[in-house]
Amino acid sequence: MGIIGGGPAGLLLARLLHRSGIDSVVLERRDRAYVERRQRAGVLEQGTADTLRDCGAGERLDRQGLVHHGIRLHYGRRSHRLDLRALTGGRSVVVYAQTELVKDLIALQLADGGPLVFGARALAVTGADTARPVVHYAHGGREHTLTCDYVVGCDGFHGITRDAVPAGTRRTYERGYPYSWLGILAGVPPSCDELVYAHSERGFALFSMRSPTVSRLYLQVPNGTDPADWPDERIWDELDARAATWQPARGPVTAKSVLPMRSVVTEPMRYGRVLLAGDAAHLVPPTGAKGLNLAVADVTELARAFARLKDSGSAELLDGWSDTCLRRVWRAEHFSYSMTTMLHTAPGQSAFDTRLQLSQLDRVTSSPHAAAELAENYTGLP
Ligand code: FAS
Ligand code: PHB
Repeated sequence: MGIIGGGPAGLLLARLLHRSGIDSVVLERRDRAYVERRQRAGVLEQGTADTLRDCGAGERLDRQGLVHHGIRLHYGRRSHRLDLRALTGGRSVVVYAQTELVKDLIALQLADGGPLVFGARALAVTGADTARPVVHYAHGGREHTLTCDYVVGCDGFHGITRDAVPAGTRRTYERGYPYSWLGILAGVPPSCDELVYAHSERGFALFSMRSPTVSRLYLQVPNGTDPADWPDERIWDELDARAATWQPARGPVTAKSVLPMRSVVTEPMRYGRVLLAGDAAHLVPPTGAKGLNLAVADVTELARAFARLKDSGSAELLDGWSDTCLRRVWRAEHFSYSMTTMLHTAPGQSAFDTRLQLSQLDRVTSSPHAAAELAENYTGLP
């Protein structure tokens, strides 16, 4: 099995395949330090956490992860708690940074997994419609080839594997958003013990965390924002203004970057013996905390399909894999779109649209049915 990309999708797939006795090679273009420090997701659905535990990657997660039974919605100068556990019959989420999850999976892969080659940049995949697809890659100043039974593109939105699906076969669905997120790491304890999603006419703010001493914060900013235009003071003043009913504790900002928002789905997620998993196949705006969790779900399902093929010769799960994933992907696309448009104030937004948002927020915070729908999507549908 050739796996392109050593992010969460590629690393977890390699781990799950290894547990089923299936060999793989992971090709990662960056070096280990780069991959391990890349700031990304922070919230794991219960199913994601269970998958990591089941494959032996749960030790630090259980020691350092923060289990959250609820989230807060702030709007109209009021704060509302959604009791995720009560609304879903017992499901919660775990706050555990993607950087930590990647470190855990790399350590496991290097300890007893197959080859994980850093600095190996895949250039192209040929023979997707043959029984022996080939990955062409550059490593150590030379070009190499890797002939595989299957190739799985876990190389993210900017990867190359999608190109192995002929343009005439590939269908891409996408939507842009008129705003981005300024992501901030701050060396200060979170001011709330649960995540706070704040709607305000100045724009959205998210108060998350990485540990009891590190806050992870996000501010809605215009597309094309330069992080250098946001000195610490301005960041804290804007977070105060959007939090409205409370004042987050201030501290040194240790990292800031701008994340554009997109919804993208590539169909199908398979062509011949080349498959696409995670961000290589789909993107969601991070408001619903789905990106990483979708990647985990894709590869968990794929590992099951390959194990079934190996053990019984049946290709039934593998042949249905793309459709199975896409049903989950589109549900997450809708949830992420819904959370994003409910909470963000678009540039030039009409007063009518703002009242629609407030009506939706009132509904979600007053109707147990509407609240349960949000909670079920947020904690991950079975
Ligand atoms: P990834 O992009 O994580 O990994 C792909 C890997 O492939 C990378 O290591 C890359 O170096 C490698 N690669 C690319 N091209 C290659 C090539 N040609 N050859 C070899 N290797 C190659 N999701 C959330 O839920 N919450 C968030 O707050 C959040 N924040 C995000 C912030 C940013 C800046 C970005 C870009 C994404 C964010 N996401 C967030 C989504 C993110 O967490 C993804 O869903 C998650 O990383 C998906 O994992 P992978 O599919 O493994 O893709
Ligand atoms: C994060 O902590 O990075 C995070 C949490 C919840 C989200 C998005 C990002 O919806």
